[in-house]
Amino acid sequence: MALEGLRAGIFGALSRLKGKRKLDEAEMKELSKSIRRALLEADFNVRQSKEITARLEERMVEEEPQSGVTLQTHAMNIIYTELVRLLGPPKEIRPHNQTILMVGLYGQGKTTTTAKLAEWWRRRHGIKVAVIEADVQRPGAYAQLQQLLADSPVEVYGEPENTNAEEIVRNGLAKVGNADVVIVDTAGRDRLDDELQAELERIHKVANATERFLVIDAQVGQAAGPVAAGFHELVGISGVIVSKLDGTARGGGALSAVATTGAPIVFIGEGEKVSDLEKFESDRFISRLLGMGDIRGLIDIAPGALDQEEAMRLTERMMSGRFTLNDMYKQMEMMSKIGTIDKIVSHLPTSFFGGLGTMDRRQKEEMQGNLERYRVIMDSMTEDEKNEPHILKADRIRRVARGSGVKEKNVRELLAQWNRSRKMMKGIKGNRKLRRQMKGMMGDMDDMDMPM
Ligand SMILES: Nc1nc2c(ncn2[C@@H]2O[C@H](COP(=O)(O)OP(=O)(O)O)[C@@H](O)[C@H]2O)c(=O)[nH]1
Ligand SMILES: [Mg+2]
Repeated sequence: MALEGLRAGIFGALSRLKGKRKLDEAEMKELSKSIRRALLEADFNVRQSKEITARLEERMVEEEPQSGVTLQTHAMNIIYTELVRLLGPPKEIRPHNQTILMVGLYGQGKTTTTAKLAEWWRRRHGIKVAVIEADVQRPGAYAQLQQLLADSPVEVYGEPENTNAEEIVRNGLAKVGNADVVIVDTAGRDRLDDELQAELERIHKVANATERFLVIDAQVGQAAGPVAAGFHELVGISGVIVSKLDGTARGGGALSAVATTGAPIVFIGEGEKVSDLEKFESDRFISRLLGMGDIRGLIDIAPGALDQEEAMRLTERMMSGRFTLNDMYKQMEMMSKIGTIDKIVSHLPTSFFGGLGTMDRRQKEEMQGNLERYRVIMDSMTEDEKNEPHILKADRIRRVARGSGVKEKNVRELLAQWNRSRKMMKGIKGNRKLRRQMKGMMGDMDDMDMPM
């Protein structure tokens, strides 16, 4: 995920609070300094970094940690809320009846993001989406967009021979404008010069877009601020998409600079593939960055493949503290439906499932192999055994092993894994802060069985 360096820096700074109940003045200054250094290294601007650490110092003194909450966690919570506040509240995007104008400088990722956004929309809302290629500067733009969407039912409109962008947009809207969402890709230049301004103004008039999204490469860092301001003056930017966050450790620059302009960040791009686009929500983004996990993000990943209700039910059960082998089984089923656990691990709390979030690729592959074997083993168990795995003693373990064609050792491994997961769930239940966070993330689950 993006901003690994910032995560490491913050963790490093906070690790020095371990076991402490209070900080003296010198220790507080030291903490503040190292957090500030981590922010600056991720390219957050100097003023914002100072503000955040000043607030941290203030709040560490003013706010008592709740009973049972360590000083380390307390500090983490403060940093979390300050970063979320800095990046601002999420923007709601209407799912239907939209014409989106994509603007930005040359090479920032407009065309790629146009394809990503079209696919995101189609999948997320199951609606008809069309794109119009109105970049008349780059000769291959239409072919590029077509290729990006080759495996997608999204309709791609373009006129590679025509050099009049405005006309292409007009024709395109007449042809594919009946789609629920139409996305218009435009040309970019090295800078926002007169020619580009004039062309965008004309396209803007014809398109009469409901949203104007600016695409900015995270590499530009702090310069994202002035760029956003310039485009805003021209077409009234309604949202910013920060692309290529995967390619820089200094993504804090673009994110924070955009935040200062008041334009909401609406999506982030984290790769070259069409699926590498994520709706930006600062609380989710920061909680993932700080390893607090994100249950809702997990549920959102594969709306098609995943039974949402089932996922919600499972989460409720996990939080209620009951965790049977059946629950673990369902969890695995869900994971295997998603296909790869690679994508979901970054959405889980760091401590989830025995530290799944910190596994390397080899370990992940191993885990995937385990999942399959576990499933076979559990198919040889009775319902009672799955509900109360404690009753599985030597003779039953032998029977299950024989029934599923594995070694007894494998059955014991499964039980050990369940035991670890169960303890983890208990840990979550006993951790008030984490529960509160989870409840916050699952805000709309009012009827959740979770006495607070
Ligand atoms: N790593 C990475 N590369 C990206 C991302 N978005 C776009 N790119 C690449 O950036 C380059 C320029 O993208 P393009 O969409 O053609 O930019 P445009 O000139 O603004 O239309 C291409 O090589 C893309 O594959 C991203 O989120 N991550
Ligand atoms: Mg382009």
